[in-house]
Amino acid sequence: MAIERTLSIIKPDGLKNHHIGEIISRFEKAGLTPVGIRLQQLSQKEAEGFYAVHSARGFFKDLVSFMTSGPVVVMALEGENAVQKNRDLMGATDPKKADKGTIRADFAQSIDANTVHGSDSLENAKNEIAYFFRETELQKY
Ligand code: RTP
Ligand code: MG
Repeated sequence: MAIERTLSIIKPDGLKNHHIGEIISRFEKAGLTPVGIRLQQLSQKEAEGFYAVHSARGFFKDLVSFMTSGPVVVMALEGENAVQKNRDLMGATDPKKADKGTIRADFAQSIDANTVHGSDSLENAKNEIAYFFRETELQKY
């Protein structure tokens, strides 16, 4: 299977509830290696730009407000089938519907505070990684 990169964000609730380590540990155990990583407070503009695809949706304001409510961890993850593997580890958007053992089922409180973001396609992954990282901030090991 192809080696891919995908963007992961640990959302503000994941930091406030002290789940950074457990979440990254799940990624590493599944063969998803962080090749870029940074703790960052998103500005309103950065959050709006990142979620621009959802700008017409009713939940957009709440989404931007939640994503700027505290710092996040942005990561580029590398591994086999990384985009789909990350989505599988995350679980469904609504934690009430997420499969047992997924990050959202285990750590998320609500559809807003749902702990992680993950790119939903290889093309979006490339754009989302470029949104947060310069090429020189991504390492190989
Ligand atoms: P994400 O982009 O954060 O990884 O989540 P996702 O692909 O599972 O879900 P998406 O449809 O892209 O929605 C982005 C985020 O918006 C919030 N949302 N709220 N109230 C609602 O109906 C609703 N729908 C989506 C969620 O926080 C979701 O993660
Ligand atoms: Mg999405």
